[in-house]
Amino acid sequence: MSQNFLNYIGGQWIPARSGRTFTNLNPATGAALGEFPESGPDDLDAAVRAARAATRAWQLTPAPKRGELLYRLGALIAQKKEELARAATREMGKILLETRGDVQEGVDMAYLAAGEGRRLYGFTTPSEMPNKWAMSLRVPIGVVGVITAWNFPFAVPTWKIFPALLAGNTVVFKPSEETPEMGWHLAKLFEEVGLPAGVFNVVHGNGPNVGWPMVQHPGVDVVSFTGSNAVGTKIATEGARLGKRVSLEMGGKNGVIVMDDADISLAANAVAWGAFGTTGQRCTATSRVIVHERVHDELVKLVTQRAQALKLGDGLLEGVEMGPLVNARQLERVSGYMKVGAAEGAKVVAGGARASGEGLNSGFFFQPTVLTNVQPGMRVAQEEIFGPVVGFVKVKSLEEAIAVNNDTPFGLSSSIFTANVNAAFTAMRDLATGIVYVNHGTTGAETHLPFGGTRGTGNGHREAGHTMLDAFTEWKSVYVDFSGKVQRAQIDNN
Ligand code: UN1
Repeated sequence: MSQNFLNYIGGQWIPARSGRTFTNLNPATGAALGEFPESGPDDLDAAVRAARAATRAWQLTPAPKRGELLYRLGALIAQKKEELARAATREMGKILLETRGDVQEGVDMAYLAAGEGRRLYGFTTPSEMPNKWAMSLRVPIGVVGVITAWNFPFAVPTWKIFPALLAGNTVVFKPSEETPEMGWHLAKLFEEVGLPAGVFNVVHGNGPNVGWPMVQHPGVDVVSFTGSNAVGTKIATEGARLGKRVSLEMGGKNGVIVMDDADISLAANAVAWGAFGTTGQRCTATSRVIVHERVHDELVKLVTQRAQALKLGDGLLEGVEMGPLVNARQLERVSGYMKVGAAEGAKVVAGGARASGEGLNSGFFFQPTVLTNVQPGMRVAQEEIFGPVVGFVKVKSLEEAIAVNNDTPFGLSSSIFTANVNAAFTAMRDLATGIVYVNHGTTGAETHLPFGGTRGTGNGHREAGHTMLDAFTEWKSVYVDFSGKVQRAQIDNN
């Protein structure tokens, strides 16, 4: 049963001006889920105008009131969690257990951002002159453009949209065209809690026709992007040219280090979950295991067993443990890396091909895959595959393990399994990623800690956590002189 969905612009539900639509597909079954507006630059422009028109009144709404609205939104999301999770599984493919987590992360973010409404702290500090007061405060920037990926169709948009709104900005959101329904749901939820018209707008469509015009639009002050490194770099370049702020969250090539004193069964469970959970389509997914030679064979054996035991299928069905890849392009991409790995000398010990069989043939399923004989410089050890593929790199020492971990173009998440406190603290200090786990896999970041990474993963920003407002606010310093004189700081002080 296919439904027609619309853009949400200035509080109105409207089709693309061209009248064109695109079809949202279920990657597990190939079924059509709905028609969405295939918008263009004119639709985007209408949304930016609506957002601009709404900025003043929204900025003048007291921050605690903006926070209360987010609080009500969080409660509503919690109430509709199951319905939202089912919709997310239908259009994205990951299993219900995981889409429930995705939606819960949105609830967590709503409450976290809501609380910030009664803080939004600035600083007061003494002036260097007598009878003068000095302080600094955060101020909103204006209109924030949000472009997100499909793998966390609910959580990741909320990391951007909720702090941006709480700070007093208005938002234009382009959801991924792979998961448009979650963007539509978010607009519905905002409408239901009574967000003023124009404060939040959704424009559906693809990168070239909506995303790129958003980056270039003079009415958009900040672009917050989650997606590939190639697109992010292009946005950053254009943002620099236009003098606008760009916050980027891009890929990962996350490693789990397993030392010879580790709990190997725990490490194997964590690797299997990190590598095959979300079908490997997380920017935090475990894609390398950097393992001490003494425990290499045992760990490979355990992870292989877990990979081969996973039940694949439609994520809505009871008992299914791994869903499909999101589309044919991803299936092709992951399959392509099998050839790359083979040519480089990696060995497939589990999986390695498209999965077929009952319930799998109409979807984009790929077998959970374990590669061994992986050398640190191989493409399969350097490039983000974004599928259920994990490669084993054998090392002789902690020092070597850390060096291998750090030697990739990305720096999002890393992990060490060890029982040795000295090794754990050395790793905490030396693993050069934005997130480090000890005795825990590479996924599972919590919303109240900063999220982001070094090198090619980002451009220095962190989402969520106590850093959540940084990308969406400017600092304003205010001086109040009540001396009745012309006081010249620096000069009169001499
Ligand atoms: C992502 O893959 O883009 O830490 C986000 C995690 C999740 C978020 C992943 N909480 O794995």
